Amino acid sequence: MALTVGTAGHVDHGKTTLVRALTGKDTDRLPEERARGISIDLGYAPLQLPDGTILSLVDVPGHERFVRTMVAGATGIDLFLLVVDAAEGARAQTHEHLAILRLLGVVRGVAAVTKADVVDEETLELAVEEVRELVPGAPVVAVSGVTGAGLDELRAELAAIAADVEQRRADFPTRLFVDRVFTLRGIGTVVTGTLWSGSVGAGDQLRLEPADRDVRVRSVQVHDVAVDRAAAGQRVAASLPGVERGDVRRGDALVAPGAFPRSYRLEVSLEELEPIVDGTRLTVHHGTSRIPGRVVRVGEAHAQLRLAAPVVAARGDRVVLRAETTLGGGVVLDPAPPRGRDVDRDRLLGEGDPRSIVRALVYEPVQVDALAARALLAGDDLDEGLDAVRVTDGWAFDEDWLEETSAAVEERLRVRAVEAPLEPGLALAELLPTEPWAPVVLGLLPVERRGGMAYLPGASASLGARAEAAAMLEQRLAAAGLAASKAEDPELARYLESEGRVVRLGDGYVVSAGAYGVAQELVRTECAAAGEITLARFRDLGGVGRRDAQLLLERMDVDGLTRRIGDRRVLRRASRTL
Ligand SMILES: Nc1nc2c(ncn2[C@@H]2O[C@H](COP(=O)(O)OP(=O)(O)OP(=O)(O)O)[C@@H](O)[C@H]2O)c(=O)[nH]1
Ligand SMILES: [Mg+2]
Repeated sequence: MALTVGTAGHVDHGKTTLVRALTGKDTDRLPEERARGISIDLGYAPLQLPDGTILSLVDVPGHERFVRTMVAGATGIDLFLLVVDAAEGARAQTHEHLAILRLLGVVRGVAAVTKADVVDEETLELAVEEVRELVPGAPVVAVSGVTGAGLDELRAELAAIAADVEQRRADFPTRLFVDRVFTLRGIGTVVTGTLWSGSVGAGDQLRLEPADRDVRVRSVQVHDVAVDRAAAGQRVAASLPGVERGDVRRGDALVAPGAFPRSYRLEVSLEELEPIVDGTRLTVHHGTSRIPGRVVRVGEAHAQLRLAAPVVAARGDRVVLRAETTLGGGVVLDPAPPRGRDVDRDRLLGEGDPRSIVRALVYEPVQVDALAARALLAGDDLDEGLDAVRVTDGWAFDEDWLEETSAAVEERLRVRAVEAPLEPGLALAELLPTEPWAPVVLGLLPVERRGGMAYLPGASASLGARAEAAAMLEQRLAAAGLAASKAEDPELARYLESEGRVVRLGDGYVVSAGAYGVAQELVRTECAAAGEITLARFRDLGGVGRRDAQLLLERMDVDGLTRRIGDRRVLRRASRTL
């Protein structure tokens, strides 16, 4: 099984010496590390156990100035190896490293009380006792990195715990956080990191984030041995042809394309070592990255972290929050939340079962594919979650949201029918925002669609409060005969025309539908007899003024009854047979 063990402990307590004694490898490689006798950067070494298992050891620096480096080293580990100097006992970074491990969810491991060779038995026993209280449940072994005493027992304890640790998610999409970048002659840029989930093999197409860039993996090594495919939990070195060394740095991630959102916000459940007030600016450690951020508190124990640079996170990821010291940490509830505080949504996310998560996410229609790419749920969990919502044409809707939207749309159409009874519909584009989901949602709303308009089912135009005005206008028109009248209310006129009761002429004039019919008949009869009609002739026949005669004839032109030739009109061919 592929597991990574990370050291932890105060500066100079003997971590690197113990790693060397266990693995034969000196992880303090930098000249400055050798000169100063302290670790500055992360060190890596494979550790072979008696049963043949190979663990990956990550050696971290203990100096308080390098706690941030320790966090980067500790994010990918499965087990801790706490190292405490027998003479000094637990010191500041012993406690801080332990707190960070807890925040990262690394709760299993072994403690070594080292430098046993330089203390008397009583001091050693006291130190062992102190460490037992510090890490209840973890085996505590007295060792010496110099004489090798206790190392066999330490290996045996590590083997026992390793056999008992849950494997990482191999079925999750690939994600590797880069912790080192270097160039090898003839090979090019190589990145190393612990594979958090999935697998990596030669030829894989991956995405380098947050640069948002396609990369191809040429070859993969695990502990200096070439492999076809590395599995989740393993320490991986991958060569990336075409990528310059300067294009990649610690904190970047190699991920399966499309599987993780890039996000400037993380919704987390907070764990506070010290009170973290709303608005606090701090450093957010996620994966091997460290990003300046601001805390926006949501409800009792949740927060949204607003970041200065994007991350690729997944639900369940751990973050550590630091300023000068370690202030706390959090567990990611949503790796790409919408802006703004929403306590209800957060409560659902916090509940943790797939149905609640999907309901919390579907705060507006979401494509099912996008849900999977939100890195919140996968496989069966996603299917179970989708049972809690309605899925239509690949879109997921919250039932309550749909009900509220339906109710709001109905209400708007009802108001519209009262305010504008002559046109009780609304343009579809006005009804819903122009989102990609709008067409699908429209199909689910209780509305009738006619043309580009939506109506309440069965709704038709009605006169409403204008009934009286309509009656008066019609009376006036009946009395006026062929003489045109000015319509004061153009909407009313349009409506009465759509009902076949009036005919609108130019300039806002109207006549009754009956009168227009009479006028048309006059024209037909005259044309049948004389072959044509002039304005003057029509005026005489109808007994109307020049202006009204002209308006009536123009409408007949528009209707296609007549065609104008100079100041004469003839029937259009189609009208002659009528
Ligand atoms: N006698 C004795 N000396 C030890 C032992 N382990 C470490 N030392 C010495 O303690 C000093 C610090 O050891 P390191 O292994 O560098 O300590 P470290 O925890 O890696 O220190 P940082 O990485 O800087 O936090 C060195 O001088 C070691 O030689 C031990 O078991 N016995
Ligand atoms: Mg060291």
